[in-house]
Parts: sequence; C-alpha cells; structure tokens
Amino acid sequence: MGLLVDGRWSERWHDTASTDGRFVRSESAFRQWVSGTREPGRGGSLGFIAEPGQYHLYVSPACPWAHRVLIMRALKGLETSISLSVVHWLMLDHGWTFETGPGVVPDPIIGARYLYNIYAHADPGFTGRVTVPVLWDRRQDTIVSNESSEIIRMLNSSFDGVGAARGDYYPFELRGEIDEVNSDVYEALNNGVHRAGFATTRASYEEAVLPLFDTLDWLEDRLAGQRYLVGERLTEADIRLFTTLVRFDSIYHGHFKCSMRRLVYFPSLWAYTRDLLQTPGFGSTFISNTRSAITTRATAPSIRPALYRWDPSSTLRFHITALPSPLTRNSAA
Ligand SMILES: N[C@@H](CCC(=O)N[C@@H](CS)C(=O)NCC(=O)O)C(=O)O
Repeated sequence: MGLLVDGRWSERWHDTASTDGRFVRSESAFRQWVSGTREPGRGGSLGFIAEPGQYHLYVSPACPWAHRVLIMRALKGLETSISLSVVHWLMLDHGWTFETGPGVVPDPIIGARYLYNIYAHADPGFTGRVTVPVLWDRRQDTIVSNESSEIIRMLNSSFDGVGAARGDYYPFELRGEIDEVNSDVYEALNNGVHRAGFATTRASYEEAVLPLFDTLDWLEDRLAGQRYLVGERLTEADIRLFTTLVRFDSIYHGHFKCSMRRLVYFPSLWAYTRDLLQTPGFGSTFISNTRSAITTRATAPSIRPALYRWDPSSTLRFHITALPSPLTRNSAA
C-alpha cells in the first residue's frame, strides 16, 4: 500500500494524523474526457475520440468504483470495443499488481508488473495515489481518466455513434435529480463505508457511521414506493448505489464496522439489491464466487481476502469497537 511521489513508489497509508482521524479521499488526478465527436474532450486539450479498440480499462473486481464502470460497459455492450485488464485481488506493499493469480488479466499495453508502472508511464513525474479504475488510450499512450463517476458518463453516451448499445442512463430530464441523489449517496454511503472503515478515532468513525445508517433509512423509505432511485427507469444513480449495497453485508458490515444493521433487515433495499443483481449487466459483472455472499453472508473468496489480508482497516488496528445495532432501530439486527 502506498503512492507515487515524483514518479517513484513510496510505501505509506493514508495520513489521518492531520485530519483528526478522518479518512479524506484524494481527488482523482486524470480528468480527460472521451467524446463522440472530433471536438476536444471536456477538461482536456488532446481530444480523445471514441473509437472501438482504442481504449483499455484497468479494474479490480473487489472495487466498487471499478464495478460501476464494468456495469456501464456491459449495459452499453462495450465489452468487445473496450478491452480489460484485471489486477490481482491482493493489494500489499506495491499496491495493485498483475502477479499471477485467480482472475488476473495481465496488462497488454506495457506488460506492467504493478499498476503504478502504468501511472508512471503516463506521467513519469506523477505524485498521487494509484487507483482503479483507469481508462487508458492506446493511441495517445496515456491515461484518459481515473475517476469512475466520469468514466461511466463517457461510456454512457460517447460511444453511441460507434456501435454502443442503445440506452441512456443519464437522461437529460432527470439529470438534476440524479445529481442530487448521487451526491447524498456518495457522501454518506459510497464514500461513507470507507470513511467508517478507515477512521482512526472513535469520533471520526461515528461521524461516518451514524449518517450512513440514516441514509440507508432514507433510501429504504424512498424505495418502498418506487422500483428505481430516480424516475421510473434504471439510471446511473442505481448503478452507483448498487455497487456499495451488494458488498454491504459481506464486507462493510464486518470489515468496516458498518454493523448497526445488516442490509437484509431493510426489506425494500434488500429487494432492490436482489432485483438489480438479476438485471443484465449487474450480476454478470459481480464476480460469480462472491454472489453467494449477499444471500448467505458466506465467504466471498475474491473480495474478502483482499480486504482482510491487506487489512489497513483502522477499526481493527486502532481498536475502535463497532457501534452495535440499537434495539430501537431493529431488534432483530
Ligand atoms: N474516486 C475514485 C476512487 C477510486 C479508488 O479509490 N479505488 C480504490 C479501490 S476500491 C483504489 O484503487 N485504492 C488504492 C489506493 O488508494 O491506494 C473513483 O471513483 O474512481
């Protein structure tokens, strides 16, 4: 576990000493944009143009941010036009690697041993965290983006003129509401599970975990009366919520101490998660040997060891006791 400093790998975990124990996520560094026209892409001067075969993705199946991208790639039928590398499930001293292991798909671009080789290839003086997902441009030999929320928007519409499947998951008329829901879900839940899991003080842990469960209550009410989060159709808001929910009971409840209640005790949220799991593009991108985890809480071999062996979980190292399920919330939980 570490980061690149001036293009050189340096082993260190997130600094929580300067943030009163809070986990503060770094901003993604590469923010160029693939567009469907010959206009220069948003946020970049190079102009990345959608072409089948030109782009490559780096993912980890354990990662909820990468999972968003895998779902959108599947929904838009882009599996053959955007190729894929999969890192080893275990992230230790060198960060994500391409060591031989179950499910690993090696790097075809430079034959990288470590994912940080890819970042350093794109920017030899790069300083920052080396994260998945990464969208790579073969033609310009560089990283387009390492920000999942933006990669899914590119996949949603930029490849429509070059063979992507029909479907708009960020429709114009729903954008305002999608953005609002995304923002609440991101803050309290998508990032909230990590803020709870990586907190190094009791106060910062509670600051994350209490709003997290309030947000689950709010979502439970909202989904009691509607099938999808926004409007009457599947949108990117559902994709973004799903990748956290589908890992909740098997990973976040125990490992990140989000243990005030299990997802199975939220009837609408639980039904929603199972409904989406059966939706094409969702279940198929959730690696098969982890599927049983959401129905039985059985071991999920490809995700759980990634977190338990790597174990930067500050809740364990800093001896923060998980908040239990208050009787007033749900006595069965
Ligand atoms: N904002 C990024 C976050 C990506 C991210 O944090 N990925 C994690 C895996 S779930 C990672 O690669 N972490 C490695 C690190 O922080 O060193 C996105 O949404 O794409």
